[in-house]
Amino acid sequence: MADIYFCGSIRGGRQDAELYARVIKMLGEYGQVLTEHVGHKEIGEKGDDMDEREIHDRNMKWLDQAEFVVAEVSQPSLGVGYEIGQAVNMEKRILCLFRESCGRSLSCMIRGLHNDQSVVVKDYKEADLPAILKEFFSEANNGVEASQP
Ligand code: 6K6
Repeated sequence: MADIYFCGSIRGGRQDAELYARVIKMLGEYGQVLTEHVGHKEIGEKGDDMDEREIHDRNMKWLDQAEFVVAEVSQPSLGVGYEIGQAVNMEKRILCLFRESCGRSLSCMIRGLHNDQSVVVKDYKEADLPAILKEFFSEANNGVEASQP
């Protein structure tokens, strides 16, 4: 089963935490989500029993381990932007999801990553998510098959 790293705002603001939980649940069809806690409503702005360096280092290890990165980018977050940048450097397959109804404009530094191959940036409505995920993960699998001799 593939490892999936899900990114969503924590200290950037928790307004979308319930949405993250629903996305994480859908991702469960495609692999194991390493960062399930991002969707936990009770995660507050205070840290847990790990200090910030431990959280950073554990997350970077998970990011390295993951085959896929799915980021909900509607709520601006420094941590999510950093994770996406690191994932690009690690040459992960990345899906960035931007909710059309959120009333913001997505940073050019995220939207400009879209290449329709390794990085897909999608404007979406929640009802579209099952189809978007299905397409992203089936193209990813086709890519793996196509690269084999
Ligand atoms: C526990 C309770 C509240 O905060 C914590 C511990 N903090 C974090 N735990 C796990 N992942 C974190 C934490 N803070 C940031 N991240 C990572 O950065 C997650 O993978 C998110 O995708 C992203 C959120 O960054 P910010 O800048 O919005 O916090």
